[in-house]
Amino acid sequence: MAPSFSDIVEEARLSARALLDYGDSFFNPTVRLGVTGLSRAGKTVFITALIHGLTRGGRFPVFEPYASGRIAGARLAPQPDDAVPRFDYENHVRTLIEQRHWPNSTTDISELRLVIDYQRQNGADRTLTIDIVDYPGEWLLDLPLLNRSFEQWSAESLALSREGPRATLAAPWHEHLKTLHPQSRENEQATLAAAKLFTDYLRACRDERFAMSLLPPGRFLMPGNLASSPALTFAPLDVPIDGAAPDGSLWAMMRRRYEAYKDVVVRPFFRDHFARLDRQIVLVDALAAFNAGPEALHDLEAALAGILDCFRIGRSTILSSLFRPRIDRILFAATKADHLHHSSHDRLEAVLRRAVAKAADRAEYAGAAIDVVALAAVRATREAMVARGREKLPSILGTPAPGETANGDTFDGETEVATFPGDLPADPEELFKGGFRGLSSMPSDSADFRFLRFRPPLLERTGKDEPALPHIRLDRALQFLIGDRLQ
Ligand SMILES: Nc1nc2c(ncn2[C@@H]2O[C@H](COP(=O)(O)OP(=O)(O)O)[C@@H](O)[C@H]2O)c(=O)[nH]1
Ligand SMILES: [Mg+2]
Repeated sequence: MAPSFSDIVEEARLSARALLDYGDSFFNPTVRLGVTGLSRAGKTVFITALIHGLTRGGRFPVFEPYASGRIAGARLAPQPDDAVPRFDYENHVRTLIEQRHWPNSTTDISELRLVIDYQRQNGADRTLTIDIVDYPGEWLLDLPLLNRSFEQWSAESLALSREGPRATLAAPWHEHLKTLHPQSRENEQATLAAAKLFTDYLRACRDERFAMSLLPPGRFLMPGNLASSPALTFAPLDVPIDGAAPDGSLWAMMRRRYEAYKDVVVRPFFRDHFARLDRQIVLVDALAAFNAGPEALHDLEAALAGILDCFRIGRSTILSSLFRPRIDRILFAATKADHLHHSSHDRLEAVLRRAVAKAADRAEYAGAAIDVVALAAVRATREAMVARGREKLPSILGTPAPGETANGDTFDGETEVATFPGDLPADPEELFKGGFRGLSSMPSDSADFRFLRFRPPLLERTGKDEPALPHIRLDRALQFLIGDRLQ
């Protein structure tokens, strides 16, 4: 495809930006670390725990520069990008440690600068600046739209909406779609109705019972400050992929707005944020997908393929020669591993590894180095062997959040309960084939495991120091993401 005028302008902007960033990092080595994942995957908790650990003396035996004592200290510095909200670290830590609540969820991009003073392996003193950028995974999954026309996107969205559990959820939208004539005159009311029904369908797919991942356009579910603007008011139409929209038609109107979405939302995100990242961690709530069943897992795999596609964009497609994405390491992390006994952590990792490998095949991925980890940024549970009848079962102990869960269990928010989450299957394929019926099918004393939300851990204070937050494999994630930049 020949580059369009807007692609050329975009390319010029990108190279100007890259030059500026390069000048900065020449004098002041900087890593821009992207932290992404779908809503509730664990981004806020991950970043809070990471900063707390590095600035307040966490326990990170596998993070070599830290464990070997070469890191002299880490501190926060003013957030450098004027137009991006600052990550609200202080509030999140207070909520997590003092109130023992999880931080409020966020729906926008935010950023924070961390400065690490360290000693190189050859003894020289150095400083590494890390700009941590927290952005919704929903926005990342929009990038593939840059390579798709309105007609292609419509066809793909429609095909997907006819598969598996999506078909039922899409029924009201499909009914409305039948009443639309793409060739007829443009019609604001019909467009509004279509956009609303299409958004309702996306929202239903995201519900935890289905836990679908692949739901672009991302701003339909996370509109930010663009709610109800025309760029967010469109929907797929049943039109031929190579057809041409007649002037003044409904089709032309939808198409124009789809292009506006790319111009107003997707391209600026790509240019101002994504294209500037050096390292990326993608957080995945794989447990939610397991509990929703094999369809959710296949959907997750499709979303991972979409994400890997993003790292190719720019290498080959939209912005050809001048610009290369800088990301050279991507870590996929299954979060909330503290909901499983440690005997299942490797299995959780294996399932994600399998899903990422399949996705990489599908996206014909070749590029940045990829690794996979199962982690808990904040470990909310302990492990114990608990007697059940005459058996002793490996179980986890945690304090469920107060209130009533979806299946009617009530908790006071103070009492610890033991659960038996059961083991993940040794063979990841079983999960994809649907032989596994979810962790809830395991014996459980008090509660349906799927609906439990544990409170953050109670920390014991010794002396004046703020205690370290317990975690699972957060240090392994750090080692992969920035270990090599601290050699
Ligand atoms: N047990 C446990 N729960 C977590 C962890 N990380 C996140 N969560 C849960 O997942 C929810 C969403 O996390 P959050 O970081 O706000 O997700 P975000 O939307 O990606 O920023 C939190 O409110 C917690 O209930 C973790 O490490 N352990
Ligand atoms: Mg968040």
